[in-house]
Amino acid sequence: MRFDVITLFPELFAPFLSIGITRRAFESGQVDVQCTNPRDFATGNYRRVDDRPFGGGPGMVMMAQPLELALAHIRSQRTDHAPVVLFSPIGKRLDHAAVQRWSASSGAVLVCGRYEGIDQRFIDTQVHEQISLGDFVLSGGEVPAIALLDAVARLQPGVLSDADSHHLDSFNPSLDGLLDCPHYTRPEEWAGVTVPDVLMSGHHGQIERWRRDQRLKLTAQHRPDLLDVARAAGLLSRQDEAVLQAQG
Ligand code: 9WO
Repeated sequence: MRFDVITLFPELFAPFLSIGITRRAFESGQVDVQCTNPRDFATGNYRRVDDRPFGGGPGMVMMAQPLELALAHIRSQRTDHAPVVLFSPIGKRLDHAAVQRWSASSGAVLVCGRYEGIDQRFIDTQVHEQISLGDFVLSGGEVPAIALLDAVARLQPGVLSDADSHHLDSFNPSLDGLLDCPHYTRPEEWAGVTVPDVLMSGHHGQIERWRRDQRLKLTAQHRPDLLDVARAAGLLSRQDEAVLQAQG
């Protein structure tokens, strides 16, 4: 798949593409990421990509024309009709199901805004979809773009270890069903706190039940909305319900 990124700061992307478990996916081109800088398509001595907002007010607005030329350049390199995505709090919240869809797609053109925003005419005529990471404002769309690329890359075949690859299964409730259980590693006692006995017991059946109980309790406590979804999807057993009942 190929993701084109329209950004005034392409140098932000290289470090993320060259580290960690996702590096191989990016470096092999399994997830091909190409950055295009609208400044390269700006005209005039000053190569301006922003201007003052009509109607007045603070800050600057990204001009439509350099963005449109950057997009046309990308379209000339792609043979598909890849959707154009803008990262903005207006958009639909990104979740695991959407990441799974993107990870099985042929890619997209990711537009990263800067300044106060983008000329609305570019959004109205060129953007197919807006994606939000949450109800907060950043200084640019680059961090959300990197978040999406990271989430998509780790779902590519061969990126996760065998032990973790159940995350690839869209029916596995590991993320969209319940929250993850707590993890512990050496030493057995740290800062006066010991690891739960069951994890040291070697009883794999008991360990699995304890982890399931922890996930149920954590989800009930922190994300009761996810618990309702899991229940409606038929992902909770009678034993799960009994554990939740006992907990109150
Ligand atoms: C900012 C904004 C704030 C309130 C309502 C709508 C909004 N749209 C944008 C916007 O598109 N801003 C551009 C991208 C330019 C300024 C920096 N940008 C941005 C994207 N800030 N915050 C985001 C963002 C993207 C996804 N999820 C959370 C925040």
